[in-house]
Amino acid sequence: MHSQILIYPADRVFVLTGAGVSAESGLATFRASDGLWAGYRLEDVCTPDAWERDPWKVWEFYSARRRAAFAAKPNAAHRALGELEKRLGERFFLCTQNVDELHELGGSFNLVHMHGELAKARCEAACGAEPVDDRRIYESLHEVGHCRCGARLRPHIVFFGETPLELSRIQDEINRATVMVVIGTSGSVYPAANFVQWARLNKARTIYIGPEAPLNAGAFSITVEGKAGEVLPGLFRVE
Ligand code: BV8
Repeated sequence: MHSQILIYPADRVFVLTGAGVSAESGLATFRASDGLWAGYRLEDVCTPDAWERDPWKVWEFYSARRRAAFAAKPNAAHRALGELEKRLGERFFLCTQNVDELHELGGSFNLVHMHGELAKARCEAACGAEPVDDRRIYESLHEVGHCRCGARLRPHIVFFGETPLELSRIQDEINRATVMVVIGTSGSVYPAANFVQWARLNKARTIYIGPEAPLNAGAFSITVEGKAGEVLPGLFRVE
């Protein structure tokens, strides 16, 4: 059992999560041997070229992700983060790389999905329309809906090579944070893997939580080894 981490009255907490926080809900991570990418090549399902080349392959992949994610339940890690937000109020900010909605179902409100959301779709022609709610599990490209401008809908997902969402808000929150907690991410994708460096520049305490060292392990002042659902409950003590 790790000793508790104290959060003081002057602290502002920024949390970054990755696929590891949804692992105990039964959702595959990307890089574990049985992970998502094991069955697919990144280039075939998560790049603008992949979308141009074979939009059905992309929708097939994200429909399968919807099927799995919509059947999953939040785990103790999601609930612990919801509790921490309740204790800290606006001194808490959650940025997730995950596209499932388990943080919301676990009680988190003040969060951004920097790599998009499974439960939404958006215009492939970027006509300016807002992303729309879309939870359909498509069986063929003919079923895929269209934007009011007539263009086809694409997953509201940030592909490799595309700019992550809400970066200016994320930057502001990192600049204000005195504590950065990174949970369940291998640190293999940028710019998310750089957030801990930005926090260090601001002299924030940096904490990594996960069962194995991430690629950017050297940037963390504290590492708590273990599964998020087992370690997070009771880990933080709000003074
Ligand atoms: C961009 C879509 C420009 C949704 C995703 C060289 C240097 C720097 C950058 C690059 C470079 N070459 C290419 C780039 C850019 C590229 C990149 O980083 N490529 C990588 C491969 C090198 N990045 C981009 O293209 C990004 N855009 O750079 O735009 C820009 C930059 C700055 C400012 C403006 C513009 C866009 C990247 C977004 C790609 N889309 N997801 C979806 O399909 O889900 S990425 C996807 O993989 C995730 O969203 C996540 O971000 C990423 C990593 O996955 P993880 O969450 O870390 O999961 P992983 O399986 O890897 O690890 C799981 C971890 O959980 C493990 O550590 C494991 O130990 C742990 N774990 C397991 N069980 C548990 C657990 N932890 C806790 N509890 C458990 N029970």
